[in-house]
Amino acid sequence: MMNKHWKRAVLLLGSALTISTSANAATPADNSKATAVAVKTDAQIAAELGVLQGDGSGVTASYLSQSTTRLQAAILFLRLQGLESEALGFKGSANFDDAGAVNESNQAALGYLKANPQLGWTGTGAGRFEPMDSITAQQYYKVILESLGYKQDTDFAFADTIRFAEGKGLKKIAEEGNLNNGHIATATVEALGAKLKAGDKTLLDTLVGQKVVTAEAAAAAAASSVRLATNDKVGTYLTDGSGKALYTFTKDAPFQSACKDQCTVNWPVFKAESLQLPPSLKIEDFGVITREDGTKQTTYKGSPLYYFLKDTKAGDVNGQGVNNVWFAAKPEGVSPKQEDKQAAASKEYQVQMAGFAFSAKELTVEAGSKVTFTNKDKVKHNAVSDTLGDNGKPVFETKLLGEGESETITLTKPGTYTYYCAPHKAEMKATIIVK
Ligand code: CU1
Repeated sequence: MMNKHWKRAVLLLGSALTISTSANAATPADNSKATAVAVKTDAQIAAELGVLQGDGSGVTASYLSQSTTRLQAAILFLRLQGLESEALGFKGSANFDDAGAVNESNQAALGYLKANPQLGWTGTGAGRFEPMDSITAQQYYKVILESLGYKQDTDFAFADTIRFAEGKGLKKIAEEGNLNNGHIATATVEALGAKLKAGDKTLLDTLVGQKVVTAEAAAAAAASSVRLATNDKVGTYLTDGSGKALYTFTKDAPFQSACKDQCTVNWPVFKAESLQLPPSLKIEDFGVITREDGTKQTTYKGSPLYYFLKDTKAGDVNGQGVNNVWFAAKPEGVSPKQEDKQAAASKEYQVQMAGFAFSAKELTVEAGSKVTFTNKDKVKHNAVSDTLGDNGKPVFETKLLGEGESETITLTKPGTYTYYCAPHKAEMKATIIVK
C-alpha cells in the first residue's frame, strides 16, 4: 500500500537536502538579500531533540520507512515518560514469555514494563508481549495519551482512542494503517506540543524538566517551526513552535534590521535556517539575513522577525503596538501601518438588489471597505464574485437573500471584481472596484 505520509517525509527530506547543498544561493524573486530557508521535517525535529534516535546510522530515510514494532513504541513511551534509563537498567527476573526475542537491554525494558503494569503495557495476553509485531495508529495514540497523563479505561476507552486523541489535537497519523518510524516521528512531534492532562505544561516542557531533553535542544526545536495563532487583540499572527509570538519592527527596511544593542535584548531575534510550516504559510516567504554583527535572523516577506522579552508563554502578545512600531507578524504580510491606512480610508457602502438589478452598476471602494447587499425583491438574490480566491472559491459570495435580508462583505484586496446573482446570472451583473 502506498503510504502517503512516508512519501511526504521523503519528499520533504529530499527538498531539504537540495536546499542545504546550495545554502549560499540566494532565493529567486525579491529575496535577493536573504538566503533560503529549508523545510524541516518532523523526523529532523525528533532527531535533534533526541526523542527519536534511529538505528545504528541515525534517523535515516531507510529508518523512517521501516515499520514500527511494539518494542520500539514501548521504548519511546518509556523515553517520553522519562523512564527509559531506569527501565533499561532494570534487574528484575520476571518477564514476558517471548522476551527472549529481543536483546538484553530491551529485555530489561520489557521486564520493567511487566513489573509496572500501571504503565499500561501488560502484553498481548497469555504472558506474551509480541515485541516484533507492528503497531497501529490506535495503539500509538494510546501510548501518547498515556504519556500525557490520560489513562485507558479511566479517561478513554481503547475503542475510542482515535477520537479522544483528536479532541486533544492529536490526529496527524490517525488514518494510517501499519505505522512506520516516519509516522512515529510525526505523531511524537505533534505530541510534544500537546499539554499534559494536569497543569499547563506541554509534554516537551515536562521532558525538559526531567532532563530527557536539554533546554537548548527544546529552544532550538521551538525555533524550528512557525505556526499561526489567533487572538482578539491582534487577529491571526505568527508564532514559533512553542506558541511564542513573533514580531516585526516598522523601522526595519526590507531584509535589514534596524534593531541593535539594547533593542535586541528587549526584542531577541528569531533565528531559524530551516523551518516547519503549516500548509497556509509558504517556505519561499521566509529567508535568512546576516545582521551587522554577523549573526543570522529569519525574515518573513522581507520583515525581520523578533520575539519580545516580556512574552513568557504561548498566547502572550505583550509586544503588540509597543511604541507604535512593534507589531505581531501577520500572515497576510500587510504591515500594520498599511493596515491602519486601510482602516482609516475604509468605509461602508450599500448595494440594493431591486427589480432584478444591483443598484450600483459600478462601485468604487477603498480597500478594507464593507459592502452591504440588501434584497428589496420578493425573489431571492445573492452576489457572487467572478474572481476566485486562493482557495478556489469566489472572493465573495453572499447567501441567497430573501426580501428585506442583508449581508455584509469586506473587500481587502485591490482589484476589479465583477459579480453576479446566481439564480439570475444573465440579467444581474455588476462590478466593484477596490482601490
Ligand atoms: Cu437574482
